[in-house]
Amino acid sequence: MITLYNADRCPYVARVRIMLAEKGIDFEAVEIDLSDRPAWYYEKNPTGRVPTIEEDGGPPLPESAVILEFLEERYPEPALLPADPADRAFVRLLIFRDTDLTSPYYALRRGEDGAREQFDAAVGRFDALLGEQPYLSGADYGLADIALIPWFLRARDMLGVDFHGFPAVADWLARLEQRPAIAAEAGLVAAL
Ligand SMILES: N[C@@H](CCC(=O)N[C@@H](CS)C(=O)NCC(=O)O)C(=O)O
Repeated sequence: MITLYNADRCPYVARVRIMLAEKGIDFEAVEIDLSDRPAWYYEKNPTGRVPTIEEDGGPPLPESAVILEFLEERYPEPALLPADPADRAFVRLLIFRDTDLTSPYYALRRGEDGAREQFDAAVGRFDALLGEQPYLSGADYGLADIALIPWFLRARDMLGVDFHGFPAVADWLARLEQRPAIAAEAGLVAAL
């Protein structure tokens, strides 16, 4: 059994929620109040951040990108990384460089000067990529889509961003929301 230390509003935890749903993995969620974190949580994750997971009460594993890779290896079906090493490397690169999206997103959320232009430029780069391939992970849906969609959903539903000026991104979002795991996350964001 997997235990997930969770906060609904956190996009990094959203990655893990989506991954668990896609793999059909049962888990127990333990809610962490980020505005009043219990002292014991720092023993699970010294940074105090969510997500952290535990498998069968084993050692805690923090860091959403590492958790995604762990779950992919522990539960290989359905495969969510491409078969070819070069394609896998490209997926990992997109996740490694997630700040290309998240930094402009947080700047926009903080209302910084020029943030909208920076955010649009970042989304434009994803739009160009999605004009060339159907998913961020390549030919098939997978880890890069899961890792990055939480910020697209929050930008749309919490910051009021309209992606219609980015047709490939809008189409990708619509296709992803057909998936129950993503639809569930979109529902959760709508309720925040
Ligand atoms: N690099 C971490 C980032 C996780 C993160 O920043 N989580 C936020 C919530 S969305 C958090 O716990 N913030 C509390 C804090 O920074 O003290 C990951 O990918 O898991």
